[in-house]
Amino acid sequence: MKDRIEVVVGDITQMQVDAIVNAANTSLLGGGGVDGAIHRAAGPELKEECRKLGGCPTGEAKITRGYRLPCRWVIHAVGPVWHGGTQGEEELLASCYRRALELAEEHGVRSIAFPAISTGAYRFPKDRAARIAVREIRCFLEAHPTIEKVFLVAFDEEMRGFYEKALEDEGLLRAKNDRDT
Ligand code: AR6
Repeated sequence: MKDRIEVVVGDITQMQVDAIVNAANTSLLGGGGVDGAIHRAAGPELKEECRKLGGCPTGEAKITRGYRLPCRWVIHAVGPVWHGGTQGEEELLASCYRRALELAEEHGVRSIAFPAISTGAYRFPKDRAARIAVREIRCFLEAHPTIEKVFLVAFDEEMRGFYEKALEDEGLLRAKNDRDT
């Protein structure tokens, strides 16, 4: 399991994987942050396909092709806006990860990269989001061998630290010399 979840720092649009996950909004028509970066890199055809999907509820995900991105698929997951934790935000975020992984598996994805959904414009606390991501991904991978590799893409060192702490707490942090190579 340690080899199947890896933290990297960088831009998710550059990832050489079968699928990347987008932190979208319910319209699926694009926005700022990672959503904007994905739409810019994929080109206008992505928005055309998204337009046909008719939006997506919070906690759910929908899949499109990747167009000019190096990945074959983009899985658009809609995370919750953080309102203090009293409105089911944690469960909605967990649901995003599960639904994205289910769609990936249904499409034969073997490698997938996630951004830290909801931790930017939607203000979800980063340490909690990292713990939820690691827990849900681990749980799914244990039951589903098709997905060989999951990358947790941190956009900065702070987020990398939260992911590494969450992995360490689950006994999933790889040895430092493995991580540096
Ligand atoms: N690669 C990887 N991670 C990134 C990138 C990138 N290129 N760019 C930003 N991040 P956000 P949300 C990180 O705001 O909180 C959009 O307008 C960023 O540092 O993109 O789910 C949508 O349309 C942060 O840790 O998504 C929605 O309206 C994480 O990605 C809304 O924002 C998520 O930040 C969704 O908000």
